[in-house]
Amino acid sequence: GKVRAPTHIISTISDDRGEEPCYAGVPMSSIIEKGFGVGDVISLLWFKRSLPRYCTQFIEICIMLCADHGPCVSGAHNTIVTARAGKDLVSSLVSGLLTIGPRFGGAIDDAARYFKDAHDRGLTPYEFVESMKKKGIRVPGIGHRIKNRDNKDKRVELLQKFARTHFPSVKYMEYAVQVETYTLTKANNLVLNVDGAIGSLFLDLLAGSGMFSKQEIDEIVEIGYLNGLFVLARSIGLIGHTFDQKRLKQPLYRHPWEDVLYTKLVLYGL
Ligand code: Q5B
Repeated sequence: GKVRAPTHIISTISDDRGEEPCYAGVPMSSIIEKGFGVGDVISLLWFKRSLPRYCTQFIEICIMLCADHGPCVSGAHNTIVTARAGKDLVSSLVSGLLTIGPRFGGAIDDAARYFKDAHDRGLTPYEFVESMKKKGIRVPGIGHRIKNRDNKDKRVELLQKFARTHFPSVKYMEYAVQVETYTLTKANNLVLNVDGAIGSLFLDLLAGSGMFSKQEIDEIVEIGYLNGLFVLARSIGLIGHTFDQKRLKQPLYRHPWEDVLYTKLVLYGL
């Protein structure tokens, strides 16, 4: 009989061997004929299924709202400095992407993990926030450098409005809002930020759409798919910042001396 050589790679999301490439079994021509958008392509390639329209629309809204947040944020700053050092598009892009992490843009997965755990265990916002404080962990998805109680993040409001209108349930988001109500009693800038809004609302999407089993939801949260939304979205802005600097023919960046606090290193005993 036939002997099958063992394969070195297993792949389950796409196939380019036939007449046309398929994403999760859906041929490219169907994707175009059905008028699918980026949200549908993400559904197929990340979640391996076609999600209802309100879910793909939500994904697209996340991408649009997180595409850029000005030149002063960590990612854009790195990209601008790198582009001005004469580096190419990919180098400038990845230099910005590398700043995405627990403080900047990459708190979505941890926000989903902690909000889910606290909500499902029935912790009150007080119990949750205080237990995090005892562990010395900042609540992911809470806090912002320039947003505060009187200057709320419009992106968060837009995401919440969409979900309240279209999602069957927003229990995790409501829990995150209760957490925000409590953290705002501690400091004015401890608002629910864009990472926390996306993290909690994606939990609502996963739990309320009926498209995922409990086991699948746990796996998605454990692996951490959701920072991918910010990485993908912000790449759009970082590419824009690279082109902007090149177009403006900006010179090499050097940080001004007067903006550095130079202190003497004291070597005791010498
Ligand atoms: N404190 C975001 O901090 C920031 C606390 C907290 C408990 C918290 C901080 C934080 C969690 C991570 C997170 C996503 C670093 C943010 C984003 C995308 C963006 C960015 C943009 C875009 C800001 C002052 C006091 C200290 C802290 C306490 C602060 N956060 N306590 N839980 N979560 N959040 N990141 O203002 O007693 O004085 O020691 O890590 O969700 O990245 O636009 O810029 O689109 O690009 O620098 O929107 O909140 O405050 O570090 O001086 O702390 O507040 O323990 O207390 P800040 P700090 P104490 S969205």
